Amino acid sequence: MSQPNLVPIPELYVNADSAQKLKVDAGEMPSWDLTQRQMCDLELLMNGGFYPLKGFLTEADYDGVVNDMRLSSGALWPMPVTLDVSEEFAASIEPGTDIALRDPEGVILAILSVTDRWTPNKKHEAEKVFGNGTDDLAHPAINYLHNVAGPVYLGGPITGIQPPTHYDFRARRDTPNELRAFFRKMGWRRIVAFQTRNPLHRAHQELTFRAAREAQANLLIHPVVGMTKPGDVDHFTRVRCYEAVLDKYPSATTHLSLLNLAMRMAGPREAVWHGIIRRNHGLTHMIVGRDHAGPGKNSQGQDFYGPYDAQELFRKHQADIGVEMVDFKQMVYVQERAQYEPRDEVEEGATILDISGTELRRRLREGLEIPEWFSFPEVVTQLRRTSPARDRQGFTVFFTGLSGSGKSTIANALMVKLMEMGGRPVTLLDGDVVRKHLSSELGFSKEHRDINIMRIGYVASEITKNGGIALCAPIAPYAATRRAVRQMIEQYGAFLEVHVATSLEECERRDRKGLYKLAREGKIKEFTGISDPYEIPENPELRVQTEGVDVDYAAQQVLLKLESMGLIGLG
Ligand code: PPS
Repeated sequence: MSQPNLVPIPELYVNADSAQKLKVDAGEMPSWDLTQRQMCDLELLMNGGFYPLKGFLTEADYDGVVNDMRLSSGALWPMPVTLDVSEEFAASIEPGTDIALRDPEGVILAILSVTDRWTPNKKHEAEKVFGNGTDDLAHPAINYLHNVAGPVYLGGPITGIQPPTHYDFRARRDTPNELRAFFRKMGWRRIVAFQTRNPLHRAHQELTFRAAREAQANLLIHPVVGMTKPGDVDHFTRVRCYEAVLDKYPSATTHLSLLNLAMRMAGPREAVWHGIIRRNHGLTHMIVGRDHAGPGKNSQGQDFYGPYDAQELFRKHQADIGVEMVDFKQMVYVQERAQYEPRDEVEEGATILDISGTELRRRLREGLEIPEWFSFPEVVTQLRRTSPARDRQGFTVFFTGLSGSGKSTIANALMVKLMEMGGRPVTLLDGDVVRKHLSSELGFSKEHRDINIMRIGYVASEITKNGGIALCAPIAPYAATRRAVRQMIEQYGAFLEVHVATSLEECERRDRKGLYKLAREGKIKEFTGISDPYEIPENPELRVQTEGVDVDYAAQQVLLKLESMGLIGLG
């Protein structure tokens, strides 16, 4: 096992001439636009990363994989790799049909010759493959299975036409055969893989270095850049961090290569899967830790898998995997000796220093010190670039309330105050202004209001992502739509919902635009509060009253709230 088989692994691509011809034929076939996960899966299917799979799983293979981690050939395979599609699409595809698989730009990457079409029992899949007997949506893969993946699976062999194009870090991406060729060329015979989805700090550098030394092997840092756990540090930042750590290893012993895998966070099964994928890439050893590819806590606050489950399952199937497991030794910093040591070798009474992931995120968010014993200054610089302190991150303030409640007035006052403070660009997306420039074709039906609010949410999420402040001031009468906007924005920064709670009576009394009168006379239809609903926010971050209060005071309340959330400094 410790001698890699470095002859080329079978790929599913046809040669260039056939590809050209097939592409023309495929133009006539029904086509499926691949999701991000399917793109990742297809790439590894085609380049041999998922060998011995020859396509998306058939129903018999799927059943074997879900129940026993075996393909119908008997080969070990722990993870369903399936083409999930919508019901409508599935209904139009009879087994025996060839379909063109396209990337998001419409480029045809492969042809799938559909042999099987079936509706999976997702609950069963969730329990067997991911949830350790449970169907708990707190598991990202179970959530994906139920809420993102299509309801019907198509299976069959793949004919590869071309790989997906990547514009980022091209020189660092290697197919299994490219890596095998590299190892051959370098004369590397024993190579240990380090799988990761996190930035590397000193403890990881120490442990990988030791693992490689103990296995008398070269080291391949093989991070996943396809899809990892929602909320992880983005791969652009991570790759810059890995590059910074590379020269901390003795030269010419260590290599960095990026793996475009869509992780499922399936713990033990995922560890076995990672091992097979590494074998296909020509590796002989892999570091497997406690809680390898763990999904975090379940909805009861407990771990999905036992701490050693991944190592146990890996060990059990090691011969079939074809890669030797190297134990992941937890490394800790011992203050007295100012060095890292394996935790289980440190004597009692020694002072151990550690910074947890949560603590690290807090320090980054709040711009606090990250000590040199913990990480490399170059890594910290990269992380700080993408996680600026809270008072330099983007955020959105979303005012909601009846027409004439004072949303725009308060938002305008707030905008001026924020601009006076400076530091971040401020954009006001006022209801009326948006309707003039972004949504001029829309009316006030529920459907149109929802489209309008989702557009505002999208623009605000882009502003937030890029470090700006978005102030939104639409009526936004529906709670579900406001929630959807919140979700869209919270991936990138804070979202502050402010309910401008002026009563209908007061808005009507003010009737600043004369619209309430027209609405009462029936001359304006579907008018919020009169002939159309307004769902009062149940848990806004802030509720402001405007009756008998001046605008400046209301804006001040928002500022104080922003300060208490660490989003601005009031100096
Ligand atoms: S929504 O529900 O969030 O899409 O509405 P919004 O984009 O904020 O637009 C509200 C402004 O449009 C004017 N207007 C109406 N409002 C409510 N219902 C009906 N039928 C309607 N027709 C026109 C009104 O001036 C609102 O402005 P504000 O600033 O809220 O008073």
